[in-house]
Amino acid sequence: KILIIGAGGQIGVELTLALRDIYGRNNVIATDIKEEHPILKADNGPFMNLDVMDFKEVAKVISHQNITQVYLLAAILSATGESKPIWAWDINMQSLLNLLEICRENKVKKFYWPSSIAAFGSTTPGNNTPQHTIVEPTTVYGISKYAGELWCQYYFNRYGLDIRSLRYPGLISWKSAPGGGTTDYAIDIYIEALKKKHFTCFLAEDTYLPMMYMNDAIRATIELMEAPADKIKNRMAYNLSSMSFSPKEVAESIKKHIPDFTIDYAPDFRQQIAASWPQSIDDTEARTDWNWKPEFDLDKMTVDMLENIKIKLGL
Ligand code: VAH
Repeated sequence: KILIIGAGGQIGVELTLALRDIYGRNNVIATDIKEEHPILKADNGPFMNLDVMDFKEVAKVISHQNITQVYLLAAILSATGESKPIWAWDINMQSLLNLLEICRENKVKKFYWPSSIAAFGSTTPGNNTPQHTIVEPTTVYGISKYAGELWCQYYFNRYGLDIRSLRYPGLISWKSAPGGGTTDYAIDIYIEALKKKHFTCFLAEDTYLPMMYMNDAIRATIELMEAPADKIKNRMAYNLSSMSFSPKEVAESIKKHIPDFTIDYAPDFRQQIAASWPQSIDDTEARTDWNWKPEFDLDKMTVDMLENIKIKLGL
């Protein structure tokens, strides 16, 4: 059985549905600290409230439900993390350490934990950032992601726990709302374009960031987890890439469908976070080791986002 922790989040909702399609609804237990997300409620699969910080409770669930795979998606993202650093560090790290120990003790077969391009900092070469390079994160979120990657590698080397991880770019989706990310402007822009034909962006117009449509991110996660263990050469986190774009370019892509859409820019504290991240990522190792290949570019994503948000908003 598979356990999803943080199943109500931006990635969690979609990963839960995708895994249920593959493994069967009743074999994928969704858990979250909040009440069940409406999309999961509608899916009618197994759900439990679970606080990832409650070591005893998590251990009980994993042993009693004979869990063989765990996806730990609970985390405090970059922008929110900067508002309460020690709280964010504590949640991001203690949740991971709890799960590493519990998975080790219960001989869980596979463990997934997401990292992020936020692990990189302003001293990292920003163009086509290589898999192995200078990594000096300057946000709490980024520090916790890089530290977490090192812990994952330690549990693989020391205990043989089959841990896999990806450095996701900014993820764009419409099903489940994001929570406190610096890249989330790229979700809001589509919603505002449909609702008001105008958007005020909290990043400057030429802020290039590595981005990915959620469909690609979910497929990458599953393809990574299903690859034979001997193909996984990297037991920290794989660089993962599909495209890079700026707010200006998203606006241009939207204008192809909503010609009178207008945008203005009011950069806030999140500009400094975005400026510390790479502009583009080299994911050659993911392509070589487990045949990664993205499918969505900006214009294809724009069509899918506008279409689905229109339906969701009943427009
Ligand atoms: C964030 N969406 O903005 C996340 C992601 C690369 C960005 O890690 O914090």
